[in-house]
Amino acid sequence: METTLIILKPDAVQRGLMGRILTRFEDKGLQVVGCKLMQISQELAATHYEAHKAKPFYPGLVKFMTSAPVLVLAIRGNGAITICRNMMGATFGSKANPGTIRGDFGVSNSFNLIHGSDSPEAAEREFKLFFKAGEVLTFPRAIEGWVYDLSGGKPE
Ligand code: 3AN
Repeated sequence: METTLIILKPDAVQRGLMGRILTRFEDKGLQVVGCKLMQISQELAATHYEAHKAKPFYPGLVKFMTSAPVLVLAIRGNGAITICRNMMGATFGSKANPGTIRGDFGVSNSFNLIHGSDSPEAAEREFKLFFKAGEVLTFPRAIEGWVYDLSGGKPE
């Protein structure tokens, strides 16, 4: 099982899209194992986006991400990182395919509603930044055996 870090960005929170986006992940069969409404500090944004520090869009990105609260989620499932990235769609709404979160809910070339870890290494790093020990839970789901075929001893 893989756990990915998702951030519903300030535009998603302000536009009242949290529930509809979260529902997509739940409908897919993924498990929400962590959830936190928070305002990202300058320091946290700088650390999270340090790979983009030299990019022209970096100042605007940090300003946007710190401008209003975000909803940070931990989402678990088999292959959750790739599944969530595919559900998010291309970086900006203007380019993202219909059927994806960015494709269905956004048109902007700056505001793009959602962040998702792009690799297991990124997820591990991002969890340390956004969640404290004990804030991401492990708990059984009553429906697990209908979401996955567990007859072989592992979820398929
Ligand atoms: P993604 O979130 O699709 O993985 P990346 O990794 O290319 O996108 O970029 C990280 C973040 O930087 C994006 N989520 C987006 O918010 C921002 N970003 C990327 N390119 C631009 C751009 N040209 N203008 C404004 N923001 C950008």
